[in-house]
Amino acid sequence: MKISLVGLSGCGKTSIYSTTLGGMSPMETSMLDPTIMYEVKSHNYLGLQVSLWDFGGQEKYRQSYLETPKLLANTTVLILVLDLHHPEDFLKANSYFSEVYSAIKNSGGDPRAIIFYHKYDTEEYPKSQLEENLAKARELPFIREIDPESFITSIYRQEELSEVFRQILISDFEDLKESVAHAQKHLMKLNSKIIVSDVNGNVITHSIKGFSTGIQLREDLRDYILSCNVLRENFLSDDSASFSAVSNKKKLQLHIFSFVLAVLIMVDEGAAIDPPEDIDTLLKDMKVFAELIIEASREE
Ligand SMILES: Nc1nc2c(ncn2[C@@H]2O[C@H](COP(=O)(O)OP(=O)(O)O)[C@@H](O)[C@H]2O)c(=O)[nH]1
Ligand SMILES: [Mg+2]
Repeated sequence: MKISLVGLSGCGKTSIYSTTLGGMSPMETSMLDPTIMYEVKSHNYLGLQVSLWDFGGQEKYRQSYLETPKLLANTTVLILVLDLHHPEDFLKANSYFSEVYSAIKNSGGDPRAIIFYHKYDTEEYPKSQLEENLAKARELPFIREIDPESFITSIYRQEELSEVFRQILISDFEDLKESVAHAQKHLMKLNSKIIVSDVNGNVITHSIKGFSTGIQLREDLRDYILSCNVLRENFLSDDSASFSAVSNKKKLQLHIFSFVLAVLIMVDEGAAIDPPEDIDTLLKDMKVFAELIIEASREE
């Protein structure tokens, strides 16, 4: 899967990548340098190889990659990023989106186009103006013409932004999408705090309010999963294994399924315990989910 991020200089492309998949905090993005030409980041999500192409938006680079069709070709998902804080640049962005889209089409590609109405936040920006800009953006000629899927995004609304990314990442896999939706519904009914991620610590779904700051799991839990996964392979010698960490205050259980999926179950002291059969059902579902992931990645 190749995701191309496209938009004018400063619209937030690198920040979007860095906060969702790169583990950076929104504040840290103010230090980002302008991207030179383009940058490719590879990411393993659910065993699927995802390459994310961040195309530098400065005028001087744009012409060169528009003239090198192979750089943009094979884009599966084209994310067009529009900066809602700069309405004076809307028309310029509109032409640029149109140029990139045509370049891909002309080289035989047929990407799924998605627009991010980005910086939808009031960090140093008035709310009233923001709504006005959003309405104006929706009327841009190129957007009217191709009518792409759209999301309203902000790096300061991480949970939503990560959710948008998760949806995009699994969108090619119908079966997986259903399983995730099913798991999500199930999780919400349980009292335990549950996180489902891949073995690299990319969160797929969870039941903890306000927990995730991105797609990447917090570092200590990620390290724990990675270490347990090594033990599973080298010491326990099986595709699936369970681990538990217990103190007087908390209980943490980790289940790894089919060397790809990790399910973390956390119970705090004094919290209501879920009926074991409900946890069993969840784990059975997750086992099937892991098998689906393996199948999907074979088809890739
Ligand atoms: N208010 C706000 N600022 C953002 C957002 N995303 C990025 N920025 C800021 O916009 C500036 C340019 O971001 P950058 O990712 O380098 O843009 P790029 O040139 O498209 O890669 C940085 O100062 C970011 O902190 C957002 O959602 N809201
Ligand atoms: Mg950049």
